[in-house]
Amino acid sequence: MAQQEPEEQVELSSSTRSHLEAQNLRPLWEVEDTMGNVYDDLEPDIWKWEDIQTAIDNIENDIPIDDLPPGFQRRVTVPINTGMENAISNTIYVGVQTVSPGENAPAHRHGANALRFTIDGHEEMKTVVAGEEFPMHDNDLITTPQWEWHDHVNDSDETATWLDVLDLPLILDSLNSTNVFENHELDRQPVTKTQGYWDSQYGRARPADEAKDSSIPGPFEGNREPTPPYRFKWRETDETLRQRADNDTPDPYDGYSMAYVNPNTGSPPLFPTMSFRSQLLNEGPTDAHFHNATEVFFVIEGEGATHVDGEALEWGERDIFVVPPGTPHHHEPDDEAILLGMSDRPVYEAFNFYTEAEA
Ligand code: GTQ
Repeated sequence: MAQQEPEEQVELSSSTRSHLEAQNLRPLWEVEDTMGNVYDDLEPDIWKWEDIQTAIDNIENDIPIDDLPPGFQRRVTVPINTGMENAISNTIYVGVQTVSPGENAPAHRHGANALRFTIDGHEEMKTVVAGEEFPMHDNDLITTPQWEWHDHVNDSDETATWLDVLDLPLILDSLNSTNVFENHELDRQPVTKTQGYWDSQYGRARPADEAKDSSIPGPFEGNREPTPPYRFKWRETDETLRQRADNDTPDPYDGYSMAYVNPNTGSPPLFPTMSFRSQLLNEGPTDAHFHNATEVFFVIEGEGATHVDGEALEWGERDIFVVPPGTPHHHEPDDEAILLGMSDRPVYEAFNFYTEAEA
């Protein structure tokens, strides 16, 4: 928050002061300077894949999933922003999860929204969401909407790796709310849907009756359309990006940029709290801009740099980096690159508080 010159000291009488203190009251001019100081400012930062991979391998060698504390058997390495303790940003959390051949990350559900972006996938690596097995192929994005059961089952003979993205810091820290959480009584939830069910319900033909329940799941209420369980197959997303690049003009700040829409509404954001894009950068540096939303990026393909407030974050495939709110930034691909862009912009928009400008 912008700090103003300290006002001339205003003296209160000692009886006024002692009454205020005894009753837990304070005058505004004494509290306003302390607002906005709960968190350290977010730093621009990058995590190189090589370092993440070493951490993943070390952890995988040290601990089988079954040895992790019951209730949260997830082998995840979490990038932590300087000045924070538990996440890459104040709103968006990313983690890199691995499941070894034959392992199973047991079923649970929670109030936080989540998605998986597959890094090393396999037809027999399945995340099971709301009764359906979703095969995880490289670069597929699979939603785990709030309060849907999910477990991750590796029936392949290779270690699988993916990016977990959740709105945990927003819920747990910024809102200081509880991540309502429940373990399933079974490690593997029953598979009750045929493969492709959820995808098939959100195409051009949709259920004509009321069979499809689109109420907000679990104990929650609100006014946003719920996000269904859904797999955005990379094959299709990539084709959409390429068609766009062959036919259209790029956005000055984001290149050829496709939003992952909420399949329920056909519009972004994918979740009420987080929005996602795939961005193809192949026409040199983008223009610089800034916005009050936080952006986190994962490098799907290519190499380059993102210049944040004069600092160059040099990235290659699979690196993860963060652009703090309010910092001028632009991307500079070496040749052609594709980024996964993640933003908390919908939170700002919900309060009519989003703003961006050319830098
Ligand atoms: O796989 O369900 O990285 O619940 C953090 C919280 C992964 C998961 C994370 C989770 C999960």
